[in-house]
Amino acid sequence: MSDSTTAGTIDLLEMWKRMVLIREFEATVQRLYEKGLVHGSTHLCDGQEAVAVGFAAALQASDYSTYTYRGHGHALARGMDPEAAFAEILGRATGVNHGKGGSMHLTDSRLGLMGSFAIVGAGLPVAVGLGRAAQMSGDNRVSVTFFGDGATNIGAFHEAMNLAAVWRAPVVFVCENNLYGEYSRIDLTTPVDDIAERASSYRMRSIVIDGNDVAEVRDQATALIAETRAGKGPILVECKTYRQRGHSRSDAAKYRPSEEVERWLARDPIVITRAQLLDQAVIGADEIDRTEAEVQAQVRAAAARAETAPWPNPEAITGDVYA
Ligand SMILES: Cc1ncc(C[n+]2csc(CCOP(=O)(O)OP(=O)(O)O)c2C)c(N)n1
Ligand SMILES: [Mg+2]
Repeated sequence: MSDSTTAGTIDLLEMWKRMVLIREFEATVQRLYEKGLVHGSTHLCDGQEAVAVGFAAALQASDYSTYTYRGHGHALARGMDPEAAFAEILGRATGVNHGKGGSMHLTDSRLGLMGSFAIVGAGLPVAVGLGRAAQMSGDNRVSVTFFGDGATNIGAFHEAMNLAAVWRAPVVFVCENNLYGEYSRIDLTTPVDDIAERASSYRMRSIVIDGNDVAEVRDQATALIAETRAGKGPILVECKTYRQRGHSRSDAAKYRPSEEVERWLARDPIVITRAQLLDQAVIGADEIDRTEAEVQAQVRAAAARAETAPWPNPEAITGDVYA
């Protein structure tokens, strides 16, 4: 674990607050889903918040990111307004994409949030295109793409890695290895111990990091993004982490051994960060509890406002369509 108070402009306390915000957001989405207010399914990121928040702390505002259906945390970590995100998930006109995208498509190009993709692997070639565009225009942006361990068995992963390597494009490939692709454990589908090994086929740099320690994620991401921005070429970063809930809302995740679940719950990124904050005397126990309750109340208030937001006008259906 790294010393959390040194690198980066976003300090440990701020990162902890963002993770608490994301966790409460997901708990609220679960409640809204149970009330029948979320159409389709939804994929929560509980347990994986440190990857989103640590990388967001290392990115510049103009950098690009693409992510997946498990992408609420990535959008919130880079500053998406929780109320507009809830409204989107509820299909309301005030949603960040006017209610047309839903849970799997939280996008805001003004924040560099270039799309969450429901097709496994689909965000990677787009991220390479964004990185290539940045490279050709010389605007110094970096493109970061987040995807799961399962996505690394998809052709688009290999095509994207190959082209990024050939072009030396400023792309950071971030695999959130949570040990499962839907209901299958990684060893049933993937013949390598570390996903990072796959970079060698493309002579690409790679690294394995602890995806549940937000300070480590931020510090490693800050250094690796700086190198990529400086022209060192793409890199594959494997973040070891764990999905605390089932794949989607219909999955009770009974296929996981209970010792495994317990081991990873003990390594909950929010719990780890809270201990670091208390250890380093950044904040006292009472204040941390008060702050947590405040952030949670703000999230719940945002959801309540979104629940009363208007539905889109039926005429709006042909708007925002590229034709
Ligand atoms: C091309 C494609 N194949 C299959 C699916 C169905 N599917 C949705 S999520 C998923 C598992 C992906 O696992 P992983 O990449 O590890 O991401 P995680 O869900 O663990 O975050 C699958 C197979 C899909 N959406 N797209
Ligand atoms: Mg996975």
